[in-house]
Amino acid sequence: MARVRKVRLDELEAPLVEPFETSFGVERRRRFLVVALEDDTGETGLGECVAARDPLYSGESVATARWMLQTYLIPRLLREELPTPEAFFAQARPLREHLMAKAAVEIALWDLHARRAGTSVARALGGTRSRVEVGVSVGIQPTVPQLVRRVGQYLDDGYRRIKVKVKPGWDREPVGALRREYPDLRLWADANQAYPPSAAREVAAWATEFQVEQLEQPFPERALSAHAEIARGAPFKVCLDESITSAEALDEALERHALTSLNVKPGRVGGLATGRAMGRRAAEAGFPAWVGGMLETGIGRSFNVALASTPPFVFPGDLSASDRYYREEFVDPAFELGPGSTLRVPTGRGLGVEVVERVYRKFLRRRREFRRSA
Ligand code: OSB
Ligand code: MG
Repeated sequence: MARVRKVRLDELEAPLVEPFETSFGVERRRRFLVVALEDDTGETGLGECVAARDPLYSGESVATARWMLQTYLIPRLLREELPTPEAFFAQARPLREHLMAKAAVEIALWDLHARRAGTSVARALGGTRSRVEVGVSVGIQPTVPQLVRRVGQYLDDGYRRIKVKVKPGWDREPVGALRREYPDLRLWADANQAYPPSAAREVAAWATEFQVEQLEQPFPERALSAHAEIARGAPFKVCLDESITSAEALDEALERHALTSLNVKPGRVGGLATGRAMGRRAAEAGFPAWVGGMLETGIGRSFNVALASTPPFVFPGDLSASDRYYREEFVDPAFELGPGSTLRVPTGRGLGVEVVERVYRKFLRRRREFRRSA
């Protein structure tokens, strides 16, 4: 009978290459948890938790994820037989919410099971692509010319799709400037819920005028009717991110016509199995799904890239090269931008890349170990 014999809960903090500003705040350093499992054969599995230091993007934080993991999720893993990722998620269902904490374990279980089977997570998920198309998510910049310059650099790097963060007061001007400077740019805008539904007309006006291909989460997470209204007849896609917290939430949003595109972040929705199911539902409904990101290190990103290699994910993901996020990458090989604005899908066992111990140790702040009692 296979079991998890040891769980390590690490807390790390690493500076971002540049500050990442959104409608909800600025992140200069990223503080995050990593769950490391070890089974009774010594095989391991890693999962990066996407909860941020502060509960600004979602209600979860490093502290709530730590509490959930140490109090409920890790003790259960150490008591029972090794679950599949799906079984783990189903068993954890009575414990409400805390999807980021659950996802960290679910993802580590994908890694562990793929390693045990001698295969990659991409293959285990049913991935069919060897490279995935990607773009960059560009934070709010101090000035419009700085944004235009920053985007120009990313285009020079080879990125072919740019998502800009917008908010009231930082929208028509920066988006218009980008469109004038780069007439053919594939341009997306993400508001992270910053607009009241009453701003719909104004938001639709600049998104239309400047040929924004996709507008992400303009309104608050519960405002499905506002999203449905702006989507009706719009020349741009309306993408939901924060609103979609489960496969059931996605079904309801689809029924209410609240989206025409879907951002799937496995680390936010409870894991890769849920993320894959959501991608399939979006595809069945005839809408593009794509894999988002939460500024993960190469550890978390390798799983995101694996998910993006499966068929439903047809739009380019928020999955940039390592050097867009951290000066020193946590994995080897680092993710590099390749031809056609793509990243290579790792093919090695499990997550498919090696953790760089030196970098990992350098940014490690705290470690706790939990063992199965004999
Ligand atoms: O809304 O997509 C978002 C990062 C942190 C929190 C929320 C979001 C983002 C991003 C970054 O847009 C995407 C990436 O990791 O490149
Ligand atoms: Mg978003």
